[in-house]
Amino acid sequence: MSHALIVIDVQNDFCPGGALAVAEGDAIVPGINGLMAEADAVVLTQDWHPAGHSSFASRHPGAEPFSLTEMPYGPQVLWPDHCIQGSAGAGFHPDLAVDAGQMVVRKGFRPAIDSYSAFFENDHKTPTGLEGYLRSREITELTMVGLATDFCVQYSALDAARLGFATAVRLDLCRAIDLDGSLAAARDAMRAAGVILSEG
Ligand code: VGL
Ligand code: ZN
Repeated sequence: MSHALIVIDVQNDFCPGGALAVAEGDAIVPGINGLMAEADAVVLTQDWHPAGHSSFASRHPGAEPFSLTEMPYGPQVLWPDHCIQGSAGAGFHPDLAVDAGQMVVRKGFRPAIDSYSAFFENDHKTPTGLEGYLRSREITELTMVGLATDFCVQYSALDAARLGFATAVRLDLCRAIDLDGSLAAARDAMRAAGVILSEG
């Protein structure tokens, strides 16, 4: 039984000063680094959008950032431009121990579809390849940490549980965007899906 630490989107744009800053997003970095040595595998995910990505409000005339739109694959929050491929904002937080990462999964690179989850894009069908990587390494247990609790962490944890991985989320090593109660809803949904939530 092997265990992977999945570090979700600990990138400059999600930290204070970034384009889609999550409050205290940088505060979790030391704790995440401290967990890496305990894991059999360390996977980092990186939100990685082309300029003009369809999830950016700037691509939707008249739409405000953080408003909701309908995409062919379902409802989609429109975001400020963020994590543009190759930009400083898309880089990992400078204090994150990226050298301990064994695999980096990039997501959100298709212009017409967003990808919150580390496993599937927002159509819930298009795979990122992470499932195959974990299965071929015989990893059955996952601990998730990172940004943001109510979007990419939640979507990743729900997919992981649905795929049959024993999944835990360290809420103390995550931070949330929290749009209209989305943090409380995310906690409830993860718990209902059998994800183990802990504070340390
Ligand atoms: C995320 C919004 C847009 C996240 C990524 O990492 O939670 N949220 N892109
Ligand atoms: Zn994004």
